[in-house]
Amino acid sequence: MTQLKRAPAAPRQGRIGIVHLGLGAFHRAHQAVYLERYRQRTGDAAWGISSANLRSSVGLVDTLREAGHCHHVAEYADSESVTLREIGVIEETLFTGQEDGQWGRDLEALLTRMTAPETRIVTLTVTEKGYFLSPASGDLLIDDPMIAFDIANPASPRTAPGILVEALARRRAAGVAPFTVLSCDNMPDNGKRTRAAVSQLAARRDAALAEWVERAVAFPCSMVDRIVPAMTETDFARLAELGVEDKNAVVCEAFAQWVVEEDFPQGRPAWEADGVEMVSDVAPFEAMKLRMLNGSHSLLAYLGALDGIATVFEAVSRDDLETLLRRYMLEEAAPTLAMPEGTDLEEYAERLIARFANDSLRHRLQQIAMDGSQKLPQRWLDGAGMRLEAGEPVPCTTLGIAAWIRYTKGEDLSGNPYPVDDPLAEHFQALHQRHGEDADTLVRAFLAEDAIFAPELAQMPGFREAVVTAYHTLTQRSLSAALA
Ligand code: NAI
Ligand code: CS2
Repeated sequence: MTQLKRAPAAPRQGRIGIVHLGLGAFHRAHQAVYLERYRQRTGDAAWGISSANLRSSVGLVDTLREAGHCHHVAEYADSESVTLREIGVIEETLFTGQEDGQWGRDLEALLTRMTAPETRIVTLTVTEKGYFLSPASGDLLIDDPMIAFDIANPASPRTAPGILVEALARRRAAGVAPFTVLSCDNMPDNGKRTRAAVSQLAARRDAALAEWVERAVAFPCSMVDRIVPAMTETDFARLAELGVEDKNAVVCEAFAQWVVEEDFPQGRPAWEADGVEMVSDVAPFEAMKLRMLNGSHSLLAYLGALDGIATVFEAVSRDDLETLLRRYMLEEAAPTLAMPEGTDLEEYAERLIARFANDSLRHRLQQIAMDGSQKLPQRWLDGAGMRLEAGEPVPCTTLGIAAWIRYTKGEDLSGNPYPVDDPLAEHFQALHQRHGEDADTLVRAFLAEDAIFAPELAQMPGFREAVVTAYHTLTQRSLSAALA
């Protein structure tokens, strides 16, 4: 019998103080829950959210409107206990992407909302690729057609950086103090990277604007953590059994964490009592989470998908994969971390494995495998470079890289095809077609992708050879042999 706890809803109809870009599952299950809890505890209605999709999911924007901007979050501690929350803090939803060939249905409404003095924070979950930065160098991808469009059409932007620049330019022209920009995406130094994208794009428009952005706009970093799988029909059916018929609902684990850098010149909610941890330096927490949690996730994703495994729960239930995770976390990731005194990384690793083994979440490996070109540097490669420089081997990471390269072929080890969802998917397909099963030239070609592999890593003595050996074992023998 599922034990159901209903968290009471907060008072409705607040004022908008936050604009969010990227109305996805994670935003609805993480930031919106923290702000709902804040509103419910304090009665402060000043921090309502206007949430926009810039790219996809116009349906969600409209169905949330139709539902009076209320959605449910089902937090599963395990398959027997769930807390159901009703979230009303998202007060408005907007869409600026392409619909029936037209772009920017609600662009003016969004820019007006972002220019309003009451809007004091803009948050983002637009995925790692939504910042249009080179994963390895952090430089703005000015040749990307979307960025090129925003450079040519600054007043009708289509990308997150373009929208931020236009909104900030309007605030500056109106003499309105800038909002604080808070990225909630899985990137290291996510605030600094967001600043880089905005500053570099502003500089293409107006040097004085770029100088103002550098001087006056705060871009605090944050580490965000809550496992929120994309909804499946099974999830909606489970909610229906709880009496919840809500197409805007999300399912997630009970665990949540939000560590935020204290840098909000225009003010912020006093959300510490709702679980938000305010710190002076987020970097250690970000590196710990990205390398230990996300690095493990990506190992499961590529190795598991090649073996035809569907979910995190199924993958971590395999003893050899669980053993791999422990070894990766404790021998390859943990030694690269500089954590505050008293941090117990072994205990953190055990908690992560327990979270992965949550039998109530159907977290698909294919979802985690998405956008690997944007994820590997911060999840594996930064740490691997540190270990190799220290003369230490990284066999788990090397196996992961070999598995990712093979994954981009678009078929598992039994030949079953699947779509590869990555901004560079077509390019990777071309590399596989050119090099076939010649592991040495294929690996060399992938390691030469300097937008992903920093040259100083790719050229580390023995690194390429180790990836080739792992690739051979994986493809000529089996996953079990490679894990053994
Ligand atoms: P989702 O697929 O539900 O939503 C993705 C959002 O990103 C959508 O709003 C989509 O319109 C937007 N988007 C995608 N490409 C874009 C682009 N090029 N420009 C602008 N917007 C773009 O995914 P979900 O679960 O909401 O995750 C989003 C991000 O949140 C992740 O990429 C990650 O950085 C972060 N996150 C997710 C967690 C999870 O477990 N789902 C946990 C921790 C962080
Ligand atoms: C996952 C993350 O999809 C992925 O890449 O690794 O979304 C993961 O679920 C979160 O970072 C957990 O906080």
